[in-house]
Amino acid sequence: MSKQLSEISKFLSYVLRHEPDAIGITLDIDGWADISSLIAAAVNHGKQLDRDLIHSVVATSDKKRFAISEDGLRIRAVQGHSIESVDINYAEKVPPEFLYHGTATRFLGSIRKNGLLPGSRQYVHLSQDDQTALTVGQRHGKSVVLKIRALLMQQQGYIFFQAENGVWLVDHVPTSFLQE
Ligand code: HQG
Repeated sequence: MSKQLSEISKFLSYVLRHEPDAIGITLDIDGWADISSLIAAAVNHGKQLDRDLIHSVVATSDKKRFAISEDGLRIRAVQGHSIESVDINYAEKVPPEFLYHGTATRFLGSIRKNGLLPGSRQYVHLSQDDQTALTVGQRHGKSVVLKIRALLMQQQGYIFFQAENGVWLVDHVPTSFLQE
């Protein structure tokens, strides 16, 4: 992905997950934004954006972060939201025996005490494989991967969801299900 597309991807992540208000757009309860309004608002805030750029970002996003509606009129982030007004109806799914969470070593003390918490996001994000998790952790510092007994959690009543791009979501992971 080129530098320009990567910057647009970050911009889209910001407005579609966290701060649509920053450019004066609204997201519906399913997280969708009208693409024409998004482009107009972005341009209004000095951000170069058009349909081709949006489609290029969506097509080349390594993690498939965004989806475009079937009618082609709307776009949303498929996971990672902090904004409370969005409540995506994720597919509830039985997880594999283990899922992985990449974090930074500096958070381990707190995680060992409190389990995994969603922080500012709506859910704790878990990866299907440890390599992806390692990369997620690197965003925060020296990366460490925690192995989660996901199936056991689910069998004990915890609800797991999977976003369109494969990322797993859960409200909280208590310490008893963590394995390093
Ligand atoms: C940590 C990216 C202290 C947690 C990724 C993480 C993901 C705790 C940080 C998605 C804690 C939150 C989300 C506790 C958890 N005490 N720290 N009890 N519990 N933490 O960015 O999971 O590239 O909000 O380990 O790929 O890193 O943006 O969450 O380090 O799918 O598309 O608190 O974002 O996707 O950080 O990442 P984040 P995350 P994108």
